[in-house]
Amino acid sequence: MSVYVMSDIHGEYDKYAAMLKKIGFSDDDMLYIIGDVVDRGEKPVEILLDMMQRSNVFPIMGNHDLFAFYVLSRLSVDITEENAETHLNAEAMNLLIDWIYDGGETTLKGFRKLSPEQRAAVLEYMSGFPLYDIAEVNGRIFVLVHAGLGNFRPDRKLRDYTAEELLSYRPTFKEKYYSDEDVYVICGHTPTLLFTGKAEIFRSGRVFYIDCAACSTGKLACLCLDTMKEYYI
Ligand SMILES: [Mn+2]
Repeated sequence: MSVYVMSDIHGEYDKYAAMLKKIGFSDDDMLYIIGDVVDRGEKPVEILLDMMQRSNVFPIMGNHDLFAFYVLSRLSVDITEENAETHLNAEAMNLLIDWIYDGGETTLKGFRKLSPEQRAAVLEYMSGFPLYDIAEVNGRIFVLVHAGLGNFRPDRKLRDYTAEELLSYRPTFKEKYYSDEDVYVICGHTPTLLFTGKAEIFRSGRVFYIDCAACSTGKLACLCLDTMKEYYI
């Protein structure tokens, strides 16, 4: 039994499927996906549908997932005379345009192909994505969060961070976070390529940055928390 982490799959279903094969992912293993499953790549909804079938895959919210969930929920309401003004107004249209410019088109396309029951199931699934999670492996504590810990203070409780601080924070890659030697932080969101020039997991002390730009010029990375071994597709 092993525990794995991936992030920022961004619609790259084929890379996701190839990675599950590469690590020999089985029903005894666990996989945390720390955000940004959707948008940009061609098959984001296929990834969500696959994740939903697996009770040993644990999603964590990314900024793209949250935005997609928000816009899709709003679009999925049946428009009636009573709610037309609140649901089909300029604000809703601007949100939709912002999302499309940010890569939402592939998610919208996949979502439209679903039956009404599947759409409801996908939205229900996404509504349950937590803003962070914690995994304990071999006596080590791993804080799993999409972007990092914005406005970090050692005494601040995880539940007191805002979605913005956890999902959209831009790290300097010099963050140290917790001084406890058993506490590690794993995050995605900011491609390591921007900092190191390489599509590889970047480690600074006990902080790991695992977004290796799967949907552009980089690779999909996967980190095994038991062995700290890195896998790439
Ligand atoms: Mn992100």
